[in-house]
Amino acid sequence: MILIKLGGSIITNKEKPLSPRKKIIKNIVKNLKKIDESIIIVHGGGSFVHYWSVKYNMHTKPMNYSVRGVSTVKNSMIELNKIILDLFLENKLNPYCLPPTDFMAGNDPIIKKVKEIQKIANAGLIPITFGDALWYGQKKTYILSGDRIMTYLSKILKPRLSIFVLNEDGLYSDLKSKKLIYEINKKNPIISENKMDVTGGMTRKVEEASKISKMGIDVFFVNGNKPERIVKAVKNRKFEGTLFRGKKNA
Ligand code: IP8
Repeated sequence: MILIKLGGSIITNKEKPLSPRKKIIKNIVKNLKKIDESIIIVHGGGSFVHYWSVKYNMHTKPMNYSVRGVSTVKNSMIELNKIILDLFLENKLNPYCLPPTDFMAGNDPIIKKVKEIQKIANAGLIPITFGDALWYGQKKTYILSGDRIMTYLSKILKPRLSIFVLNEDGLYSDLKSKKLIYEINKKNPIISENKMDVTGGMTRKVEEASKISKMGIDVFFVNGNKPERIVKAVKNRKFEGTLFRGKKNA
C-alpha cells in the first residue's frame, strides 16, 4: 500500500483564500490511475482552511477555541474535500470519504478503525481523509494536521512508501538557487517558518517525514506540478524529489 499526502499548497492557491487548483488536482488524479497498488490519500487544507484557522486563532494545541471557528474550519474543509472527491469520481477513480472523526478519539488514533482503512483500500476503494478541526474533550478542540495523520497511518499500517506531494521539487539546500536535496542525511534539517500555516508548514512535514522514515519506511517529497514524478517514485524509476530513506533505529 502507498500512502499519499496531497499538501494544501499544491491543491489550493495559497496566495488567494478559498481557491482550489482543480486542474492540478485533476492531473494528479490522472497519474494516480497509473499506480497499480492500493493507495490511501490524506489531504491538507491550504488556502481553504488555514485562512479560517488563522482568523479564529486556532492551533494544534487542544484549547477552548471559538466554536464559530471550529464550525467554520470544519465546513471549509468539507467543501475542499468534496471538490477532491468529485475530481476522483469524474476521473473514474473510486474515492471513499473518511473524515478523521471516523478513526480518531481525542488526539489518539483508534487502532482497530485505522486497520479497517487498509481493508477498504484492499477492496479497491481509495480512502480519502484530511486534516481537520477535532473535538478533544472537556470543551477543548484542536487542529489535527494531515501531516500528523500521515505519521499515525504509517505507524499502524506500515505502507510500502509514504509520499508528500508538494508545490516544490522537494527540499532545497539553498532557497535562492533552489538546489535540491536528493536525500536527507542530516538528522534535523533547518527549514524556514511559514506564518500563514497554523499546523507548521514545511517544518511539520519534515518532522513527520523523519518520524516515518525512522519506522523503516521510505518517504518521498515530490512536486505535484509534475505528477508523473509520483508514479516514478512508486514504480522505482529515476526519481526526482527528496528522499528520506527508511532506517529503523536511526
Ligand atoms: O493542511 C489542515 O491540515 P494540513 C488542518 O495538513 C486544518 O495541516 C484544519 C487547518
